[in-house]
Amino acid sequence: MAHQWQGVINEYRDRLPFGDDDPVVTLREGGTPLIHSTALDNRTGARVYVKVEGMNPTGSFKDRGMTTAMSHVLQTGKKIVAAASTGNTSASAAAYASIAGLSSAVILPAGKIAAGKLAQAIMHGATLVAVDGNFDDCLRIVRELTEKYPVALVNSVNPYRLQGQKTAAFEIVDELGDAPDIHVLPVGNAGNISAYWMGYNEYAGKTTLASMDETALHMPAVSTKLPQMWGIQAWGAAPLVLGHPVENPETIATAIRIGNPASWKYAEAARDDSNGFIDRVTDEQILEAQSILAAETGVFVEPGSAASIAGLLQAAEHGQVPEGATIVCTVTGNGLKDTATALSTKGSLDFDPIAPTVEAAAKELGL
Ligand code: AN7
Repeated sequence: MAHQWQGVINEYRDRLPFGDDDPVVTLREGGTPLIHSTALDNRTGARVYVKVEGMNPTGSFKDRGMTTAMSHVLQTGKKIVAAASTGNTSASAAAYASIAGLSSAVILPAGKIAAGKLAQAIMHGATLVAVDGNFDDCLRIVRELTEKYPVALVNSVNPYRLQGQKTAAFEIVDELGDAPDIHVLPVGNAGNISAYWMGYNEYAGKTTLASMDETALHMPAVSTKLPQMWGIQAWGAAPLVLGHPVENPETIATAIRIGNPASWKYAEAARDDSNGFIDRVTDEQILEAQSILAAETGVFVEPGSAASIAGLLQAAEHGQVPEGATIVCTVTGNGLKDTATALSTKGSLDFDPIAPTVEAAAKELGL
């Protein structure tokens, strides 16, 4: 019988801070496709894979960290979880709280959440609070809130989040047989780049700043090398590129519209210790990369995710992509979450209907 994927805690429990009898809150997240893109090979001269995290239960990579964070909350006895979010964290927190039997509160920047993500948070039963401010304001509020009230914080400053998210690196090594040469991913609050770097290191028998314990040092190494980590920010929300917080971050990629990333130090360490870099791309580059990936590789991602593809294409233009290198780009969220932004550059959607005959359809298609 074919193996049915059991979710990231059950698949990787020996490398996560959970014992055999600990309760697990899961929607069977992880086990996402790693897809080879011939089109991106041709555009870059490398061998390029995309890790399609939009295939997770709520349509983004956040589910990997939410299974671990929410499972740990059950051990604390707290009944309410809270998160600040640019959208995906709120959708994931609300879904995992619902199956865990917990209440969820999500603190969101008013008017800056993609409609699909808002619909998810509402449908999964979260209590929504819209703030007249940006994500960084929301995170500050939720941090204070969870210090003062018996509410569990499930943003990525909760170390259990990065524990779950590191499993994406494990899956990539398990599938490729070793770590890639380069790993490219979008950077917002900088949790994911820190988690991947931790995952790659722990599979190589090493630990990082973000590691929770020394388990990795006692486990057999699975990989023989570490990738360079390439982080990509949006032009108007690029604090890690500029080297200082951005007070009013702006980008159409609302998922990564963040000016003061919580995991700043971890992300810098991932960049420096891997000999990688963090660069930025414009909104135009993001939308173009989103179109290219959808039209040439069959993967529809949200704008924030397309930043990784845009960053790779920019690096290729700058001559930074080594010939034949194995490169993995994480595409973090599903394109269906934000169809309005995707279609904003595609012209009018008002079609002129034809007569209901095959002849008229054939004529329209030029057949
Ligand atoms: C699709 O949901 O911060 O650098 O509150 O939704 O780990 O923050 C989302 C971030 C990339 C950036 N791609 O990851 C939130 C939130 C997508 C995202 C990122 C996010 P981090």
